[in-house]
Amino acid sequence: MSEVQFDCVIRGGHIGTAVDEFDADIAITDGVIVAIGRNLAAGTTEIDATDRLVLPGGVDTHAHIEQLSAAGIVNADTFESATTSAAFGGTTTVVCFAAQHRGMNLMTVVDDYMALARKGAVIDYSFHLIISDPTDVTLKEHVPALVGKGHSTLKVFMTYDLLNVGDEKLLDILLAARQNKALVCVHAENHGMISWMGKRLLEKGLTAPKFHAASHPRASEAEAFNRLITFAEFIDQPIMIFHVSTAEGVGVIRNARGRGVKVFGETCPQYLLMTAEDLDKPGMEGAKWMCSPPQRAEADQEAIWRGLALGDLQTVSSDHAPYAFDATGKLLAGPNPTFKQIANGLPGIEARLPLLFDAMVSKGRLGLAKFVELTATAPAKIYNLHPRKGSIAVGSDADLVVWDAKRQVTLTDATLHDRTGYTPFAGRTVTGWPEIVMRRGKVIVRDGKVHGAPGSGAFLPRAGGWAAEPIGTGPAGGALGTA
Ligand code: DUC
Ligand code: ZN
Ligand code: ZN
Repeated sequence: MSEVQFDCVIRGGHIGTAVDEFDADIAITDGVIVAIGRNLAAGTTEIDATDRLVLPGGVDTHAHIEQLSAAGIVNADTFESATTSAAFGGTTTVVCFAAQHRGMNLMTVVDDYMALARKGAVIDYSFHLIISDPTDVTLKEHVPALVGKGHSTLKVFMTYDLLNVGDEKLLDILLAARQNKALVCVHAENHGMISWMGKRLLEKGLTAPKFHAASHPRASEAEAFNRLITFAEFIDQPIMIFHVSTAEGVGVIRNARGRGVKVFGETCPQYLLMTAEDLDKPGMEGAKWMCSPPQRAEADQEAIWRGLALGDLQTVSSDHAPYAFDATGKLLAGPNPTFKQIANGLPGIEARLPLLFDAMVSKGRLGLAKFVELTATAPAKIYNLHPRKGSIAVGSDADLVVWDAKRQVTLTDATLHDRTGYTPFAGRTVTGWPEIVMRRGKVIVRDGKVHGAPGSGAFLPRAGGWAAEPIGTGPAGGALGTA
């Protein structure tokens, strides 16, 4: 072997990026990729990737971690458990939430979540700021200060009793984002339709988890998307619409993008791989599948895949929102809650990549390059983490995953490492599994064991970047000047 020149060389693998695939070695020094080529000189450590794929670490830009819900419960994971679970699944970067509830000081909220992440995170992280109390102080003082510190996405809810901000405040938030060059991410469903439907279903005694699906009418998604896009266009502020679940929703986004509105779209594995029928289980069991928006129909799955293929939607995130199936989570209101009393959310931070690898690479839907694009490169670009994250390139962080493309794993509740206690993906057999996971040049998962210390994940400060840049028409059609 030649003289040692690098900290580590991953040798003999088949590299996949969002555009190319090729056979090459990867050399790493000081946590960064320093060379990609054939027959590279030796590293102090060597990883044999013969017969293996080497892909960028996953970038999951929608995960609720150690987060306080509107109902006052903290979800089942800590930063340590959620990011360990992410690492086992091949994800090396997460963008999670700092959640302001009404009456809370946004600066304090961010400090608190930063402290939790600093203590526990095993992978690198950044935050979206949930704004549910958009006071003058929040928008005029705290948002500028926090964007200046690298927190450059604001997240807004158009539904949930205690979180939704209403139309006028939504416009305020869009304008504040524009003034501070931040992107706005939105949970977009029509609140009135959901609460109206919920009341009528309960009045009829239709309380089981499966009625959660009917209580979120599909039209509530398209309506909220249309209203939100109208607002975004009016303010000239780019937006990201989270967790698109319906064919109509994809159509609304396609239409808006077609006429030049700067709107991005995200979906999640649960909308690609599940339907509302998954909620129809005996007793309370269906609660494990409850998330918002709910899973829909097979025709929606097909429309969402097409939206991903055509570029109408750009990212597939997990929306990891883990609630245990007990009195700390899904059954907080007792053993027989109505669907209205059950926390919404599923765990998915670890299963996301294996499920999508299986669907896209092993089963061939859209292929390897699109898998890397949707799960790593595009989210890194939209949230301004690229080229440090989401790529295999000289100068990028050595966040790399060695995949065994042939290994078959049947997911069970015990397979995964989060603290939910179950996975709604149990029973699915996937082909393709992340074998070795490296974050900034350090192996953090190998041989089924975690090697990353809690707190070794780094905060990733982000400016808004190109995705957050307005088109330039000016807010309110120019009527407010440059505002
Ligand atoms: N829905 C949300 O709005 N947030 C967390 C998870 C979920 O299902
Ligand atoms: Zn949401
Ligand atoms: Zn969410």
